[in-house]
Amino acid sequence: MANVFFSYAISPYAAKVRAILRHKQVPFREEIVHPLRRGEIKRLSGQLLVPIMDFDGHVVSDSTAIAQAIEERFPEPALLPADPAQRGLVKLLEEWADEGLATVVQPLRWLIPYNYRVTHQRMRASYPPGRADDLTIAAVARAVQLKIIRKHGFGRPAHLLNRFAEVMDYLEAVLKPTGFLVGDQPTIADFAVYGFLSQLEDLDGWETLRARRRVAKLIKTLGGGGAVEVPAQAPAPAARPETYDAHDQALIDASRLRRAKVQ
Ligand SMILES: N[C@@H](CCC(=O)N[C@@H](CS)C(=O)NCC(=O)O)C(=O)O
Repeated sequence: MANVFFSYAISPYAAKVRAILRHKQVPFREEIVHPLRRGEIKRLSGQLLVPIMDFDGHVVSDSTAIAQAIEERFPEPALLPADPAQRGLVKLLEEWADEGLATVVQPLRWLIPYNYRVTHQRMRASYPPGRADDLTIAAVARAVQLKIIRKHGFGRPAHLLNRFAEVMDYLEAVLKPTGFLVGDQPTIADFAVYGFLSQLEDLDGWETLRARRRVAKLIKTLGGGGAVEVPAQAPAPAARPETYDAHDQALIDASRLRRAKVQ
């Protein structure tokens, strides 16, 4: 079988591509790349970023180009609408998710101490055990954190959570009653949003997401009905940004309580 998907376990862009491959039932093999051993990525694609996809010798890098290439090779079910205006909107929203949503979600994952610890653990768990990798993956996680600080500045947790809650409100308002961003079927834009938001599972901010009913449903639907429970009666989103602190602190507490029960 010849479709090989090179990923990181915790990459939002890889999560976007992985979900598209599964949704279209494309046969593929996944290789989790070690961040310090990217020789094959460089050799295959001429650059160092993940994800890349090798379609039987034809290599594509960048999740947007990969999504387009999957669409061309595996057209059903279609993830781009036929209508040019709708298709344009999907492309714009995909771009917003990949670049704009990233500026909100990446600091949330890497700068809130609890989220950092869990994200680091998830990265570590995607490689075999061993003392050497305990150290290298810890160093890589710190390097990612520094990169995020250099790129986005250092945000306080409350500020990051407030900003996230605000963006989740916009997204909730934009999602159609069908549950998707454009039209009545999932599109590449929905998968790009999924790629980022799915990385927040059980982190601080997750309850904020789950409180937005359509957002929660989107993540559940595109993740194949995974772990997300959609509350029957989602709490109403906070009306004014000033109320986000108390609102989100309550949600964080609820989420911690839930985790404590699970452990
Ligand atoms: N625009 C690219 C972004 C890919 C990207 O930034 N990948 C990150 C992982 S999430 C990466 O490989 N980072 C390694 C590095 O920066 O050296 C896409 O959509 O695939």
